[in-house]
Amino acid sequence: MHMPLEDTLGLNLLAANQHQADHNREHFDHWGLLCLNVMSSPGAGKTSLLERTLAALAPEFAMAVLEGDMTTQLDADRIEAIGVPVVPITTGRACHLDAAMVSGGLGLLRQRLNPADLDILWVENVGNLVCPAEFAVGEHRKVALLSVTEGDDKPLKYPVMFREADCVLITKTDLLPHLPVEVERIETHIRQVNPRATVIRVSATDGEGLPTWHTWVRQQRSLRRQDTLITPAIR
Ligand SMILES: Nc1nc2c(ncn2[C@@H]2O[C@H](COP(=O)(O)OP(=O)(O)OP(=O)(O)O)[C@@H](O)[C@H]2O)c(=O)[nH]1
Ligand SMILES: [Mg+2]
Repeated sequence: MHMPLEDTLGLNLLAANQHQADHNREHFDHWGLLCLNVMSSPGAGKTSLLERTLAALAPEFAMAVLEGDMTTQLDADRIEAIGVPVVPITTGRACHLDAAMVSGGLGLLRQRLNPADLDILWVENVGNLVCPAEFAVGEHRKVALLSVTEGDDKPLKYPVMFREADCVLITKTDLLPHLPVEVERIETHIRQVNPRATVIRVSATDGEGLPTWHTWVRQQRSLRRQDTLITPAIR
């Protein structure tokens, strides 16, 4: 079968990434930590959510963050400010983290702490609704955020991110009274592309839904501890 050269290159790239992601996952499993990959379009509220979540869960879990950003370390500074170990990964022109970058970030993290002492490793991906979904980094679970300001059609227009997600957070619900958007339509569209995902409405501003979200995180951590977390098939 003849395949265009660019398709072959693309498949090779993804296969090489998956190989590295599997390797990262072996490390995570060896260390006994849960790795969560947090993804969304730019500004949907990943760092704001992490700030609240890290502060809330710090008494229960030892955590660290790998912070993906194209050019700055601004998000890493925000996480550092709340006292959680963080390694910035600056991707340059790349619009997503890949497994090799995360492996490099892990190397830097290991200079600061022993990953075997961690319960949860968070990865904040580069703000982008398309590319991060294509590149596994070895995570156990994918979390996708969609803010209510983005429009209820986004799960249908950018399905890969939402199809891949284990948990979808509808963020910034405090803004709903000011917007011509029906949150039920957003949920319907998410379920249309991914009936199996857990969907939670949250606001990092007024705290709506955060207890439910934190319960989901605890459940994933507890499944990991029991070693019953099912490895998702390579998709
Ligand atoms: N009203 C409201 N604003 C929020 C909420 N969460 C975040 N924001 C605001 O949305 C903007 C972007 O938030 P960030 O947390 O930086 O978003 P992000 O997804 O980390 O952004 P990138 O990393 O650049 O992709 C900021 O001005 C936040 O204050 C929320 O729940 N409600
Ligand atoms: Mg951010």
